Amino acid sequence: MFSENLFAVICLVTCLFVTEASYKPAAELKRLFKIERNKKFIPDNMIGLPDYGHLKSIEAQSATECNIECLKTPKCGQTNAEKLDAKIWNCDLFGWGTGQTESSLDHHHYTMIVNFCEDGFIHEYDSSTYCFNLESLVWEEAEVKCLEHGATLVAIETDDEQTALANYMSNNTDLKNQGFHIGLNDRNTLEEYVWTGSLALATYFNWGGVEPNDINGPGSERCAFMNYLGNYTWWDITCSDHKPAGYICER
Ligand SMILES: [Ca+2]
Ligand SMILES: [Ca+2]
Repeated sequence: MFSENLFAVICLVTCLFVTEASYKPAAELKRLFKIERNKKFIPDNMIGLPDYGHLKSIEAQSATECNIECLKTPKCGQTNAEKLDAKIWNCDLFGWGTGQTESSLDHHHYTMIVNFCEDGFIHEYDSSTYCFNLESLVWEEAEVKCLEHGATLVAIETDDEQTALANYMSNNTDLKNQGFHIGLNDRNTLEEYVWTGSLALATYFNWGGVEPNDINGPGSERCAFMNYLGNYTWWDITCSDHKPAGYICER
């Protein structure tokens, strides 16, 4: 993760580069896109959310033209521009995935800048930033909201991470008596729990009491939330359940 200073230095060098070719970048573009130079975006973790992976490939005359195309394309939040020759760039448009990046000498990966956690409670732990949103959505709507901010629903992978989140919630009067959607689900294969955005099976769990219990029969509850009633343990619920007061994004 870049520090702001490092990003400023990189931007000094690379934002100039964006101005090459015949396209004058609109002031808008500099405000909206940050560049991660020499990074290639690979949307390999968009399980069940096809609109948030690769959208289309076009030819462009510059990386800037590629970003303009992204602005015109619904759901586009990221681009990957590769210079093929003096005039032609290959331009790939992506949604708001949190896919992996890969080093490469001739790729320019851009991400639209969005304000993270404008209406929520922000908390940092280890190398992650969490946003607690008090908006009552169903699980999938919450996941889309996180993706739109370059995040996913939270993946709680260790006891330390669970404790850090529970401590933060219990000390916040607005959060301590609420339940929140988390990224754990077995939507693809029954009883094979994964964190959204990951193919790997989850290995750490903090289920409460009899949970997960699929209370209305096998497969009836395939999404998880963190419930203050069980001391911030996890409960399975139907994915269309509005019961949790909000959701937690992590990036
Ligand atoms: Ca995590
Ligand atoms: Ca349950």
